[in-house]
Parts: sequence; C-alpha cells; structure tokens
Amino acid sequence: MEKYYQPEIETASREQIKQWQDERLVKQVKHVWDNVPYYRKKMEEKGVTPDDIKSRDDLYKLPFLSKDDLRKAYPYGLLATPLQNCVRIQSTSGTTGKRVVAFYTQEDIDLWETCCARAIVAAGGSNEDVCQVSYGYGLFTGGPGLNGGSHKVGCLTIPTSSGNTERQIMFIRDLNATILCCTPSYAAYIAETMKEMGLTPDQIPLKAGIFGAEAWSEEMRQDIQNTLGIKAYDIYGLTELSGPGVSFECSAQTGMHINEDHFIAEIIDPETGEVLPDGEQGELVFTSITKKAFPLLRYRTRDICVLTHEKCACGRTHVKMSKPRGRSDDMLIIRGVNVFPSQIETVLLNQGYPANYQIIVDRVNHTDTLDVQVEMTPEMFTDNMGEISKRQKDLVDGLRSMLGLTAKVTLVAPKSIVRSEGKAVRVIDKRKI
Ligand code: DLL
Repeated sequence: MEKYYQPEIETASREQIKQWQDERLVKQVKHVWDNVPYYRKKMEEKGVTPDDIKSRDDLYKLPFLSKDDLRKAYPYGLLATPLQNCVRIQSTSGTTGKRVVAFYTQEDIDLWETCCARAIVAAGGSNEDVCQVSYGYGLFTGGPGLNGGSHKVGCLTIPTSSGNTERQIMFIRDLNATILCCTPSYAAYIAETMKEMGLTPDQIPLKAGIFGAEAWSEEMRQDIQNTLGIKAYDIYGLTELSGPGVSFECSAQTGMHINEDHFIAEIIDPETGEVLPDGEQGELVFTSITKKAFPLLRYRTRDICVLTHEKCACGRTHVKMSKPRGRSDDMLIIRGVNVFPSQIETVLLNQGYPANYQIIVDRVNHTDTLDVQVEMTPEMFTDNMGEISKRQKDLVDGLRSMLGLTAKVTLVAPKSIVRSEGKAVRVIDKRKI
C-alpha cells in the first residue's frame, strides 16, 4: 500500500490544489512587490502590478527571473524579509558561474524539510528505517535537506556526508542502513566498490535509494538497482527554490511529483518565453508561493523536461515532471547538432558499459570534435586490439544513430576515469576554455 507523509495534501483534488495556488500566489506577489525592489522594478517595466494577479491563470503576466538576475542581485537583492528573520543560507556549487546564495527563515527550512520527508516516505521510508545521507553537507543543499526530511519521518539518520567510500559501506552494513541518499554517480561508485568487495545484493541491507542532483538515465537506474538490490528513486530540486524535494518520485517511478502546494511549475519555449501545453518539452519555470525569505517568481531553471497531469497509480495528484535531460546549458552544440550528455550515457549503458565516461569536446581546424572516453568493465578488459576496435566501432555506430553525428570513441582501462562523490563532471568542453 502506498504511504504518504501528508496524505491530505499529496492526494488533494485538483480543485483544491488550484485554490491553494491561487490564494498563495496572490499573497506572494504582494509580499515580493512590497519587499523586493529589484523584482518590483521588473514588474513596473512590464506594466504589471499586484492587482493584475488574481489567480494562477494570471501568472504568465509576471516577468521571468533568470540566473543572471540572481547574479546581479547578489547577495541581498532578492531577499524579501529582514535579515534578522533569516536563520540559514545555502549556496550552489557555482559550476556555471558565480555562486547563488539563498536565504531561509525557520519556516522556509521547515517546508523544505517537509518536501524531503514526502520524498522519503514515497520511497517507502518510515520511522523503522535507517537513512544514510551521503550527499555533501555544508553549503550544498543535498545533505542538509535530506537530513531534515529524514528527521521529520523519524528515520535513524546517519549523516555520513559524501566521500570515504569504505566508511560509507561499513556504516551501511554495520548499522543496517535501509535507505541511501546520494547522487546517482556516487551510488554507482558505492555499488561498484561493494561488488569488488564480493558483496551480493542480498548481503546489502539497503532497500531504497533517493538519488538526484544531476541528470541520470533510466539505464543507469537499472544498473544501480541491480547491483545494490534496491529500488532507486529520483529526486529533483535546486538551491534557488530550497534544495532537494521540489519534486520526487513515487512507487510508479515514471516521473517526479512536484510539490504544487509550494511551487507552481510551467513549461516554456526557451526561445520565445511562451507557455507550452502539457506534454510538450521545454524549459521548466518555477514560482515559489510559500517561501518567505527568498521567494522567486517565474524562475527559469534552464532544465529541459515535460510536465504531465495524467493520473498516477500511486494516488498522488500533483503534476509530474519527466527526468530532466540536463540543463539547457549542459546541452552541447556539436557541428550544429544538439547533444545531451544523457543521450550518450544511454548508448553506453545499453551496450553494457558502466556509467564511467568522459565527453571531450574541442574545435580543430574550425570543426567541432566529440571524443567519448569510455571505461571497460574488468570482464571486458583485453589487450586484443581486434576486439577493442570492434567494440569501439559498435559504440561509434550506436552514437551515430542516437545523435546523428560521428564521434570518436576511445575505450580505456577499468578504473581510469575519476569517480565522483558528488555531482559528476562528465563534459570537458575545451572550446570554452
Ligand atoms: O542539486 C539540489 C538537490 C540535491 C537535488 C540533492 C536533488 C538531490 P543545485 O546544486 O542548485 O541543487 O543544482 C540544481 O541540478 O537545476 C538540475 O539541473 C540539476 N538536478 C537536480 N536534481 C536533478 C535530477 C541541487 N533529479 C540543478 N535530475 C538543477 C536531473 C537534476 N538533474
């Protein structure tokens, strides 16, 4: 039987959800207008006042916020409550530019942790469980968010943070951890290490994993599930909106329910900004309707995905988003062709390779080059050159039919690609360096 952390909210009628969104949006717009001169100016430039926003149907009238706005307004420009009311900041890793600093009141932290608690319960967690949180703790939101959610559910929480893989495995085994929270790439690394230690899935107490913070393919999910003998659930979020738990997967494992009592989601055409209907792929835009300290309206995430209101078997009524294919700024344009690293990952895993790869893009004689370095499994490893070139050719063919582009593939020895304990760095784009 499906369990919910807050059944009355998670399975509320669509009318009820709309009513919450209408009321909360109207209040939030007023709160921002009164307290955030930066956004008020944007509204004035667009000729919109709080009186124009009577329900969520008017959302499209509001101006967008982008990462660029966050940089311009750094650090206090989007703060909507006095600093005395704030109790914490978290910050992004800054991989795509200057760090973003987000502020939280105690209530903001509470609602964030509640969202994470919903995710843990959806993954089968209860106060009987031991939840090991192997996301990084600190400025990154992964550790603190899932830690708080785990407390709320009443799990025994093991705050290992990331790194020190052998110690991770020791705790999982000695303290019978049943739920593991970390990035999918770190989960794959932990799984690989356990396999090398000769552990089989039935010797590992884990039953579920809550993995997110980076794009990962269905194939990678299968791999992790098989090696650890668990069900692997996706979780999504971003610092700007709170952190993990903006959306999470349920037992159906077919997309992530967005916590719509706190966040309104839209999909827009990234070129024109036009709102797209359900089922069309585009850029995800969020409006946070309950947060007080750092309430972003129509924030462009740059994540590309699809929304669906189709009925979910789990009984939750909140809209589902597909796995993001990665950020629009992760998308590589190679010889004019759009390429997402996750497409490359799908080809590799389908041909039996592990998710240990690196994508190197360069420009030689004015032409883009795509070099994919792929690690062989120990079973595949051979010095038979004929065998290696056949394997490489199969990968080149697979990539060509997935991407419509010829890549160079280099097979490398097991363990030669650096493992990730947090978000994996898969792409080196030398054109930008
Ligand atoms: O990664 C928050 C988080 C922590 C989510 C732990 C899930 C688990 P940021 O560091 O601000 O926050 O990065 C946010 O990561 O815009 C997406 O591009 C990407 N991302 C997050 N979750 C997923 C996911 C955290 N499940 C950015 N699938 C987002 C794909 C994801 N991409």
